[in-house]
Parts: sequence; C-alpha cells; structure tokens
Amino acid sequence: MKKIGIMGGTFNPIHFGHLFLAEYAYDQLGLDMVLFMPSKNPPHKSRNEVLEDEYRAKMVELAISDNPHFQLSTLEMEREGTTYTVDTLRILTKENPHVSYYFLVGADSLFGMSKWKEPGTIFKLSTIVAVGRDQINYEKLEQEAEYLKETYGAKIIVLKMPMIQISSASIRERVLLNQSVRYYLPKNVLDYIKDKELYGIHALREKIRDILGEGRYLHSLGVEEVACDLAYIYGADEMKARIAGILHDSAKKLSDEELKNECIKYDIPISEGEKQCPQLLHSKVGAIYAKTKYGVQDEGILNAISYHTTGRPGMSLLEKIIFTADYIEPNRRPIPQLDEIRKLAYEDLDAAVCMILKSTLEYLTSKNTVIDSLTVETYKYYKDLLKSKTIKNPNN
Ligand code: DGI
Ligand code: FE
Ligand code: FE
Repeated sequence: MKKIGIMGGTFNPIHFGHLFLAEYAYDQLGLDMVLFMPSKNPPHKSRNEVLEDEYRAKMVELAISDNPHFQLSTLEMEREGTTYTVDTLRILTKENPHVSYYFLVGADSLFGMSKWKEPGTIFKLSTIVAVGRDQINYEKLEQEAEYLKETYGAKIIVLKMPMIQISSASIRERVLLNQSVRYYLPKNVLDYIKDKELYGIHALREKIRDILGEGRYLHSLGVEEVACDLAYIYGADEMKARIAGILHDSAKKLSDEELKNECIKYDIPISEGEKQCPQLLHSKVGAIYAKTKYGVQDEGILNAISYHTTGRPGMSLLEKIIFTADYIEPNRRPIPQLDEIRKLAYEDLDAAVCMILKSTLEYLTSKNTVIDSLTVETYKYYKDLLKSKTIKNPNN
C-alpha cells in the first residue's frame, strides 16, 4: 500500500514551518508523498479577512515546486459548499483504494476532533498524525490519543517535532511593515507576494477605502502622509506611522450602539466620558480592528490608534505623531490656530500636542460637550512638561 500524507491549512501564506513539518513527517513515517491541500475560504469570512483561494494555492505550488514528493491538491478548494474532512477522505479513498492516508494535524487539533463531522469515519479512513512541538504536554496528548483509540478504534501517531517559531500572521504583519521575511518562507513565494502586492500597504488602503468611504479615506491618507513626514523628522519608524495613520479611524463609521457592543465583546473598559460620548470609543475599537481585522500586532501602533482622540500623559513618539497628524493633515476643515499648530508640529512636537489639546478643550467647552477626563489629564501633563522644559532651558 502506498502511504500518502495530507497536509491541510489556509497557507496564508505557506512558510518554512509548514514545509519542514511535511518533510519531517515524510521522513519519519516513510511516506511516499505529501499532498498540500489548501482549505477553501470559509463562507463567513469576507474577502477582507482571508486571501483569495487562487493566490494561496499558487503560493503552495511555488513553495513545493522543487520537491518531487510534495504535491498540491485543490480538492477542497474546488468543492461547493462547506468542506468537511470526512468528505475529503471519502473522495480520496474511493478514487485511490490502494492508498493509506495519513492526515497531519497540529497536536492542539486532536483535542477537538471528536466534535468534527463523523469522527468515526475520519478515523476509519485515515491514520491521524498529531504533530506536537517541543513544549506541549505530551502526557495529555497521549491520553487523548488513547481515548480516541478506545472510543473510535482510531489509528493515531504522535509525532514530536522540533519547534519552528514562524507563523503566517507574523509574516503578513512583517510584509506590511516592510520588515524582512527572508528565511521565513521560500524566496519564490516572497517574490510572488511582492509582485502581486499581497499583504502590503496598498491592499490595506483599499480595504480602508471600502470601509470608510471617499471623504474619510482621504482624511486617513492625509494622516498617513503627515505622520510619515513627522516620523522622518523626529526619528520614528515611518512604516509604523503610515500603518497607524491609515488605520486610526477604522471604526469611525460605527454607531454609538455598535461601538459600545464591540467594547463589551472585546472586554474593553468604558470610561465615564466615553459612556456619555460613545463616539470617543472609535479610537479604542479602531485599535481592536487593527489587530483583529487588519493583522497588526505591534503594540506601539495599537496604542497610537487607541489614544489618537484623547491622547494620554507620557505618550510615545508614535502616539504623539498620530495625535498631531490627525489634527493637522491637509484635508482638515479650518480650525482656529491651525496654521500655527501646523508650523509648531515640525519644530516642537510636545508644544504642538499641548496646543492641540488646549484648542480642543476650548472648542468642547464652547460647545458644552462632555469632556473625557483623559483629555484634561493629558493637557495638564503636556502643559507642565513644557513649563519644566522652559525652566531648564530659559533661552529656548
Ligand atoms: O476622528 P477624527 O474626527 O479624525 O478626529 P478625533 O479622533 O480626534 O476626534 C475628533 C473629535 O473628538 C472632535 O470633535 C473633538 C472630540 N474630542 C476630543 N477630545 C474629546 C472629544 N470629545 C469629547 N466629548 N470629549 C473629549 O474629551
Ligand atoms: Fe479619530
Ligand atoms: Fe482622524
């Protein structure tokens, strides 16, 4: 009997972790071949969230092109409707009755398998290879394997594999931030990613344009450009400034109700000021969206988005840059003292931050609007900071 491994996954994108695992299983289990089977985009995920099937399949094809015992299978991608593992195995075993299939799964997945559709049939039609990484609890894993063997007569092989710390998510973020992903994935895959501009800043801008509409989108582009200039001048990471600028208002279109619901869903505390003026929450929810919808893990970027409306005492350079760029970008409608603040932004960022806060507080007071205590605290912090700066340097 021929032994064929099945390696499923989203492969968004495929990387050396996947390839290493497949080769390791091939070698350790004496397989004849490994099939790489990219999963179909789940219907509940929008195009914004997972990359189109054809790109993911093409990257797999490129990645395995130099390995004669690796093969791409688009069996799952080509099927209509929800694709279940059990159906995939049925099709494969019917077409190739003289093959025994080895279904490769991450060790974590083993624990959920009895909840998959028709687990008994899955276990009958294939041998499960649970691949564990160094630090997992093998005792629990072996126990689960025993349980499945007894309950379903499952054939399970636990395979210990050296740990490789590469994730598709980290690759996507690194490509977005223009950081190196050399040695994370095969070069021809990376060339393809660059050529098609996958995971890049262009794709991000398009997504934001769809979400925000033209007017707000132009504002975001303005913030992006000004933030990038300020980053250049003050020595912050220009790509991080761009990404934070593009994403800072990503939750701006939500209603009060929607903003509050998102905060509850993600366990974000709501301050007294935010309770009374829920629109303030668009910054915190924006940071959550940056993380969950747009793949940004970088804490510095997330904080810059979180605090772009109220600011906070002791802001990081990037936080001050986004706070300021939001106020001075060229598409802003005229606000009192805008020209003066614009000039100041390029000379003394703390002074610009302070003046923006002062101007905002005056505006909010004149409108009789609720003022968030964080805005007041931030103003006080920067006013005191400037005062102490002048005392230290009386000539400035
Ligand atoms: O989202 P943008 O319009 O680009 O800019 P933003 O996030 O700075 O939001 C600007 C609005 O937020 C502006 O109308 C002033 C208001 N704002 C800033 N601080 C406070 C505040 N509103 C209230 N109610 N309380 C504040 O402390
Ligand atoms: Fe905003
Ligand atoms: Fe804004």
